[in-house]
Amino acid sequence: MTILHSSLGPNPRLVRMFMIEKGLEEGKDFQRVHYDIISGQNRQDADYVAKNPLGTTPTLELDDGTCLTESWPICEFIEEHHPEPNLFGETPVERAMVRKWARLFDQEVVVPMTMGFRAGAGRPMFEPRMAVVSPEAGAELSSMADAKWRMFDGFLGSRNHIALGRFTFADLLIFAFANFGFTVGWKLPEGTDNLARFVETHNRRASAAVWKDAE
Ligand SMILES: N[C@@H](CCC(=O)N[C@@H](CS)C(=O)NCC(=O)O)C(=O)O
Repeated sequence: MTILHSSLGPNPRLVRMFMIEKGLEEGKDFQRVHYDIISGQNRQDADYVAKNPLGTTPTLELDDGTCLTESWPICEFIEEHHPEPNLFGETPVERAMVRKWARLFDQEVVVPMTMGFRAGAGRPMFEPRMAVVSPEAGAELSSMADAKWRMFDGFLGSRNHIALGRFTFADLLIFAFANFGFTVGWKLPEGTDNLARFVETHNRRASAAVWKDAE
């Protein structure tokens, strides 16, 4: 059976949300193996590092032993095998739109937000395991990320779907990283009422439950 190697954090939870959106069930369609990333189990377990040399989560291990890493490509792989409901676009233009918004959000928000977190509140956990920028640079990255959250608030406007007129992977990505922020004490920047409404709306999805389990 397919195995999802998972943990706390936005990336495995993004994939878990995606699987729920696809109607895939833990225990029936895949097994989940949990790693304690706080203690660094993901980087110390030699069997896991053999599956994913970066030691990060998630990894999707297929029946033939192939290990897929990086949450976005894992979601695209799942979409190819489980096309319904469609979350990456039905046509080339739709797919380009979904990927455009996901790419923009990944680069403009996810990168500075996560780098800022690792250099700030996350420093004790991350400093021993990867290069982390100075606390000052981290604070700048966090405020750059907040500025980009505001930019996305403007892009969203009165809509609750960023890419198409329906829920897609791009929405899932935005929702996952807002929730990641909430789990580490971050708040939506002032004046992002559209994002607040977006989060509240998607919080009603069954897949949002992954943010409520303590793991
Ligand atoms: N680019 C990767 C990021 C993976 C990642 O950073 N995962 C985090 C959990 S959200 C992790 O493994 N953190 C613990 C560590 O780096 O030791 C993806 O898209 O999956």
